[in-house]
Amino acid sequence: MTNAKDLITREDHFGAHNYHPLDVVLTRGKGAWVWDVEDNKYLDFLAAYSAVNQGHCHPRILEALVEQSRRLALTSRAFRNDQLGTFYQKLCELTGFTRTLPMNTGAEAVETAIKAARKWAYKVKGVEKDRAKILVFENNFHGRTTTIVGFSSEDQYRDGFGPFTPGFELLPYGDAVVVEQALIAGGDDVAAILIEPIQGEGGIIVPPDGYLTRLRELSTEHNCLLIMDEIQSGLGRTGKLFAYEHEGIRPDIVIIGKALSGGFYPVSAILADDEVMDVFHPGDHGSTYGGNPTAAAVATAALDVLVEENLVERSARLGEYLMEKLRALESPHIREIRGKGLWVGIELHPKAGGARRFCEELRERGLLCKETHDHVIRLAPPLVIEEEDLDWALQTLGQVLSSSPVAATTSQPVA
Ligand code: IF1
Repeated sequence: MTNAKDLITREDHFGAHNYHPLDVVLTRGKGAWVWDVEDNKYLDFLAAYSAVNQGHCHPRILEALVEQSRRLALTSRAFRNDQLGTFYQKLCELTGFTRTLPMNTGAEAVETAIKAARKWAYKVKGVEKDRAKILVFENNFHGRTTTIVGFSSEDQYRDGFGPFTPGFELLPYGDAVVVEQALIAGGDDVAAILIEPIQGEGGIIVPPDGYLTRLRELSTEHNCLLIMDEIQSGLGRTGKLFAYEHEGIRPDIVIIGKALSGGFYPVSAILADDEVMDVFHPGDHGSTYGGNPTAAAVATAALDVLVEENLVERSARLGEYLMEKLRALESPHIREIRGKGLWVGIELHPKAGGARRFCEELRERGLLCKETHDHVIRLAPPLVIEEEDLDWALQTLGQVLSSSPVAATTSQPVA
């Protein structure tokens, strides 16, 4: 059997170096746990950036994947298939929107939302051709296409990839007055506001109470669309089906992905009502794999698991417990703890030396976390995590955060 070192060497030799992963070589996953090639066990506190809310290798979603792809995997949208309508109906009835448009990756769904907003601006709002503007926010993360990184505030995501798509205005996140000023200044040309209800990669940034409500009011007042990117925050992660529900608002377009397929297959979509979705006519937009029968069957099963295992309620309940225990930690390193549901960012003081080294220490102890933006440890376990495992994670976090990182005691949890 090839060992971790050999596999890492092979990966680094033949692959582009567009990531700097922790050197843990995973080979098996079940529920909230994963195992590496040396049979070390880890509690997964990243959940593939919230794509594995239902837990690794959920048997019910696996069965849907195997059963469907054994029968009919892909037809292209030149023909219909017997899975798509059922998936559409389940998704629309669960979310309360009248229509959906399926894609594959999150970035493709974000691009679809941008195209929908622009076309709505020209065909419905009456914006002059090629003048549509979309308001976006500093520290956003909406994917890696050239158009999307063009409105990123992160230099590294943009460096070397220009020229970029025009028509985006970058504003500070969390300040509704600035948004109102931008709408007044460019009101007739503004097609939409595109925002994450909580910024994930930005460091689990929760906006001030009432901010999203104000954006909803301003969008209505200035006749532009409010688009929520719920690719990471959605499908139970924050203790609601969607994070925007914490403020009781209803966006015009919702973008989903990741946990929509429970980590088995790239499935994303946008949700909207007829006034927006009807801007698309046959041939306007599409994708080879978008809405394929395997994607539809897998996503249908993933939504069934989310609902039937009460994962949204579980995220709310366990998230409250997690936040309460984290806030009780005594640690010289913690500057702020923020989040909602089972989605938490622990911001460290700059003098703590960076979140990466704490993540390395946590990995040594069997807890897999991922830092974001240097000083934040992101916590996002699968929503199926058992209470006793959450307690073990809290104990481990307490050990690592209560002192400066010391030589690891490989105290792997009892199997
Ligand atoms: C990577 C980050 C997270 C997303 C939101 C759209 C997308 C994402 C809110 C695009 C994707 C992924 C991308 C992945 C790592 C991860 C990530 F670190 F990159 F920023 F989660 F925070 N909107 N996020 O979070 O969806 O096209 O990837 O399916 O690029 O390494 P995608």
